[in-house]
Amino acid sequence: MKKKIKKAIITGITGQDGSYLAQFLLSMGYEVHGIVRRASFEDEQKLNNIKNIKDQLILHEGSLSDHLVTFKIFSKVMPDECYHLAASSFVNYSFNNEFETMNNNFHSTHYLLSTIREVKKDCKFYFAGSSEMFGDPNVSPQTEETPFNPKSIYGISKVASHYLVKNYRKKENLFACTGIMYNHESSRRGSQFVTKKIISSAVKIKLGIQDKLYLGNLEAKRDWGYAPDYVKAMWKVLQADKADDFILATGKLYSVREFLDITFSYLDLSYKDYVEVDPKFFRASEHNPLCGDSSKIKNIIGWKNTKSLEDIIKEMMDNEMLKYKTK
Ligand code: G4F
Repeated sequence: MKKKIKKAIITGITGQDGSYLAQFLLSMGYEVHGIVRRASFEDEQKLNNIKNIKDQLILHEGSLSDHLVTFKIFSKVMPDECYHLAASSFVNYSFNNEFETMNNNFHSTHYLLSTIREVKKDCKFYFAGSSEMFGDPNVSPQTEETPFNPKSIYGISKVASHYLVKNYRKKENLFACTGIMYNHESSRRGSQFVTKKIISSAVKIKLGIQDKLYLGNLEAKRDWGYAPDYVKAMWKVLQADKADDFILATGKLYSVREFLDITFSYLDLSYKDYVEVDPKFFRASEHNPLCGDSSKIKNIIGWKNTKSLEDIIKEMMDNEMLKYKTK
């Protein structure tokens, strides 16, 4: 008998995680669908992360702020799995754009869950949660049992969405899960995030194209993992026997200063000669560093990180250098 091809829908397919996930699911033999906003559809630059696999994907144009859009796409595709990765994801932006962040992040999750309930109840659902849900926790590292204490609208939007996921799992019996993801990086990271900003500036400084790099709080610490590892975890979470929520983290903290040191040393430079602090990049609120304990996913699902921060930086750096070599 012919094996049924699994169908997956990814929101945020053009982003770092969405594009790696699409690649991974294609390699697993899935039929991969993506929901893409009109603005991105018409802009080649925004489709850059998926340019090499675009011919193998089925892209649907539409906004996640329109319930009818999700309803129509799901009715047509009848997916087996849905990965909801689209979000307003820049934490700093959320301080000045409260309503847009909340509306985008919360309503899209609600529309998708209610669509699944109405159209395809056995479609499994992965929600991209965030360490920002813990905000300012009183324990370190955090586990799935640590109380949420979000300190940004972004974090609040993720906590609220997570409770929707839990509610649909319990009350509606959906296979719906949240992955509480700590920072995860790669060469596809958006340029506004600190790791990519540092890497691309360091390379420009090395090549003599840029003189200085202006940053905010150099003492801020993050638990930085490798994006392709986190994408595999998303898939594994939906293949588990039981729907549940899991922390995805490395359990190791590094400061922005340490990140700078590793990056510039790799180029035989000292960051101290080039980096200046600009108060405009400081956060409205910054709290205890967030560090995750991913024992639960390791024990139940058998997932683990594959790369150290040094290796992630090296890969990001090599990719950035390549851009200039091929010009
Ligand atoms: O790279 P960031 O902007 O990432 P942030 O805020 O931790 O958020 C990322 O990770 C979250 C957890 O996984 C996600 F939920 C979220 O969607 C996103 O993916 O900032 C990292 C740290 C912060 O402490 C910030 O204060 O870097 C510090 N920083 C210092 N100077 C800077 C800068 N951040 C940015 N973006 N730009 C700076 O110049």
